[in-house]
This record gives sequence, structure tokens and C-alpha cells, in this order.
Amino acid sequence: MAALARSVLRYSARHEAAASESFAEHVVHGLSDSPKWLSAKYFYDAAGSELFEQITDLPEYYPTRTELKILRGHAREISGYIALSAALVEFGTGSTRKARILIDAAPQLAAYVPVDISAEFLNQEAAAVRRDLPWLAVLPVVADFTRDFDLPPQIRSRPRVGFFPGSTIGNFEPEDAAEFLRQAGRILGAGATMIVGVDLIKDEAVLNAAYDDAAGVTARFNLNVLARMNRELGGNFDLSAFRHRAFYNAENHRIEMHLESLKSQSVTVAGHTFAFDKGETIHTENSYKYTMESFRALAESAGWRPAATWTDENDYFSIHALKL
Ligand code: AVI
Repeated sequence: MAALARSVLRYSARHEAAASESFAEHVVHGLSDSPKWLSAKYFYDAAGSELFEQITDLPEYYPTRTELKILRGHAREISGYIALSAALVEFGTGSTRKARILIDAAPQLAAYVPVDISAEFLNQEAAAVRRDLPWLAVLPVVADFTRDFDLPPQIRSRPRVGFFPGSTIGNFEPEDAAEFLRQAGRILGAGATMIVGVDLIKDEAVLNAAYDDAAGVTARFNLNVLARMNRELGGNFDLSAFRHRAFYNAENHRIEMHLESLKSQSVTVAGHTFAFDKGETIHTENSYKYTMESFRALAESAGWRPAATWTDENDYFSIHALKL
């Protein structure tokens, strides 16, 4: 598959100030902190997006496959939560594959509004959906879906259904996830429905393997952020002097990804020099896992009423329908 040149914001800023920073400012900010950290949104340059696509096909990475199975197996029931002549608003459309399953099962839909920060990628995807589904009004919106944005005026009088698959919500800190849901509610308006894919807490060995695959694709995905800093910010990271680490932090219900320095070293990037001790890490991602109940409680705290939940036979992944 061709590299997806998408730069979807897949991670909310850990610090409020970080939201408006440039990549260079962000790197200086995160690497000056103790412990060092970077926002996972910087994983997704063209190379990182391509590596993420490869991750979704790995035998160990169950979320994508499992969510697709739940969507296909329950598409008709899920479509029961979609009102007549509604608009489906997808937050952060990395690929339209999942939305198409819903659209196929919900002929009552009148419009599809994919929202993404990458105009080029979004317009390509929108053109393909228009070609395949000529009866559907396809109205792409170029926006950072983690911020406030305006819906197209054409859907002003239509019922709205939000769609946020992939457990991307797990890459937000829980308080940011609640804030995102609150904001999605404000954007979608009274009477809206939201359909959200959420990864579930499970056996730690299954979780650890999903983020540390035998083929080393997730390691390359993580290390790519160092290569990106070298390419874009004149960095001199030696990728062989860092290793990928991923583990489930049971206390905080999250997978943590880190890049661990294999030796004591100094690295220069964005015009600044940073010292690393041997064993010191850069914390690059959190991927929160929920129980069905803990996610429903989070949604309720954000003003949504949990209406239905679907899962797979192993209870690995869940899809929630929420109502405003
Ligand atoms: C995009 N997001 C839902 C992925 C996840 O599972 O948290 C990103 C990822 N990181 C490592 N593997 C996949």
C-alpha cells in the first residue's frame, strides 16, 4: 500500500502549551523535561503512517482486525442507532474502510463528513467514496479534529452521528478523552449519536505482544520519530543507540511506549544538545485500555448516555453507541 501521507493528530497535547507548538519547539520542550517525552502525534509522517498501516496487519496487533469483525458482524444493529437522513461525521479519517462498513449497512444515511488535518489525503479518500457511493453527499472538512471546527452548512438540519473508530481515543489522556467527547457533543449538537471504538483491558501478554511484535514493525514505528527528528530538525540521533520498549502499566491501564538510550550519550536536535544516561527513556506514547464499564463512565462524565456496546467473542475490543 502506498504511504499514507496523513498527519492526523492522534494524540492530545500532554501539556496545554504544547498544542500550538511547532515540531521543533515541541522537541525542545519534551526533551528538556524530566522524564523526557514526545507527543505520539509526531509518529505520523509519511514513513510513520506507512509503518502504522503495516502494524494494523500484524498477527499480534488484534485491535484493527477485531474492530472490523465487530463492525461487520453488528453493522445492522449499529445502523439502528443512525437516524433517517443523518450525516455521519468521522473524526480523524485515516482510512474510510471502517466508515464504509457502516455506510453500506445504513442506507438511511444522507451525508458523510470525513474530518482530517491532511487535505491531500482527505480529498483523495473523499473522491473515492463519491465515486463508489454516488447517492451519498460526501463533504470533507479539513480540520484538526481535536479542536473546535464547523460542520458543513449542508448538514445543518440533519441528525448527526459521530464516528471515532480505532481506539484512537485510547491515545488521549483520560481527561483529554472526556474533553474530546464533550467537544464532539458540542460540535454534533443536541440529539446526536456517537459511535466509538475502544480497546479493552485484557491479558497482559496479549497487550504486550500487540505493541512489541516479533517482526519488529512497532519498534521501527517508534524509532522512526528519531529518524524524523534527524530529517526535519537536523538531528544526529544514532538509531542503533536506542531501543523500542513497550509494556502494559497495569496501575494506569495503559500501554506505554518508550525509546531507551542504550548508552550514555549526547544528541543534538533543533539546535539544542540533550544528554541521555544509559537506560534513560523518551516516553513516546500512551495507549489507554478501558473496561466496558470504565469507558461508559468516562462517556457519562462527558455528557453522553451509553446506549449500546458490542464486543467480540474474546472481549478484546468494544464499540459503543452513545446518545446525547
Ligand atoms: C493509533 N492508535 C490507536 C494505535 C494504538 O494502538 O494505540 C497506535 C499504535 N501504537 C503502537 N501500535 C499502534
